[in-house]
Amino acid sequence: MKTKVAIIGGGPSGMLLSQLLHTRGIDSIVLERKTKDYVLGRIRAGVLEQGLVKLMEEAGCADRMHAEGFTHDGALISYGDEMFRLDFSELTGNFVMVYGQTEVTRDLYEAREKTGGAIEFEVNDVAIHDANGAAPHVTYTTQGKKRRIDCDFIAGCDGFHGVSRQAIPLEVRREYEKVYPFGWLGILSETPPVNNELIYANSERGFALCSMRNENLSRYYIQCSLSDSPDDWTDAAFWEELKRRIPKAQADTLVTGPAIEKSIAPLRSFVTEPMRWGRLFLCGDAAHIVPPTGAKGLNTAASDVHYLYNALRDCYENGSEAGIDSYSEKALKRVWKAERFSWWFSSMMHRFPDQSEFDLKMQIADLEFLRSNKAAQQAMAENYVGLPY
Ligand code: RFL
Ligand code: PHB
Repeated sequence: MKTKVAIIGGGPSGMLLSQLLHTRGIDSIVLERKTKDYVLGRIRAGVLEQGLVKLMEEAGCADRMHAEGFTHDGALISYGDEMFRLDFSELTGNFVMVYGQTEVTRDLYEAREKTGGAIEFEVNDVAIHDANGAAPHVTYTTQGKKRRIDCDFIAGCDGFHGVSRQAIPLEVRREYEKVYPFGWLGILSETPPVNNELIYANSERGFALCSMRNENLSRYYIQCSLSDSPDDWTDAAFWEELKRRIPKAQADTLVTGPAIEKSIAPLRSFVTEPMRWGRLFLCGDAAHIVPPTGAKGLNTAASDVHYLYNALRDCYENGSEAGIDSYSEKALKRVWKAERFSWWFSSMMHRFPDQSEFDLKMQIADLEFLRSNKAAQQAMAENYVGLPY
């Protein structure tokens, strides 16, 4: 087979890139290791920046998001029984969209299927060849048969555990990593959200987050030990612990119910450099991971897609390789800012096993400064709603 862009990974990065390229008549083939049902069963991000909303519009996939998503122009931060609000619209003139990653991915699959997009599911043994040479190609197996795709470019959109990053030789690649000594236990429940805006809670028992998908679908997280498994937590134990970590007024009105999904995610900061090697480009979680506290993972994946899509467009439409040559540098500049914000917000909100009394005082001072200082609030809000592309 032959295509212009071989895309490895059918998560949100790969599907968004494929659909955007399609709008400019640039063909691609998406290779996905799992089934479509599996990809659409993963519960992940819930907060979208304007940049991603605009890309979904450009991809022609934004109708359901505008009809069913919720714009949020603020969020709450609590510590103990104290709570304050960050007013995004007043501080930045901007807002975020609450619409699940699962729905974003579903909308992208629907659009690709409607327009005859080539997606291969359940592929195995994906391997990248000659990415730094004149004849890049990808091989894989499907239903026991070996296949080959010859292409102009390869987009590695295969997430943190994919193969694309490993195709960049070790002498070229540099990795930066920080692993956090705790995880997030998340549940989805068919209950009304405890509040109409998100609540990020720092408590002496650890972090908690009250989020949502719609009026009757809530998403809650609590910081947990890395040795915990979801089965260790009954629904009742989860609700009890959540109530102890959020302010009393909210705990008293929290509506509980059975968890329809329960999972634990480890927290990690990770960046690989460069994000381009010859004709291979890394996008999204394949190149970088942030702890979810700042809601930046999917949004940073989207900014990579923006830079790559425009670079490829410029190449095919104007014969210019300038965008391709500057892709890694441009993407990484924004990635590192998202890393800094996610690390800072995570550090301020969680309990760390080795935290000293001094460290705890610093956390509270940081929170009180944020609560009382407009410039600090503005910096936080600008990062949260999304830095410009
Ligand atoms: P994905 O979503 O991991 O998709 C990669 C796809 O590649 C496939 N794959 C392969 N395919 C072929 N061959 C191979 N060898 C392959 N290896 C892997 C996989 O099956 C998969 O389908 O990466 P992508 O597209 O870059 O998207 C990144 C986002 O998924 C991620 O950054 C966010 O979910 C992170 N995140 C959040 N981001 C936000 O912007 N806002 C949020 O509110 C937010 N909340 C979260 C989150 C992530 C979480 N978890 C579970 C890590 C909350 C949580 C709990
Ligand atoms: C979510 O709703 O899943 C969510 C929201 C905000 C975050 C992380 C996750 O920071």
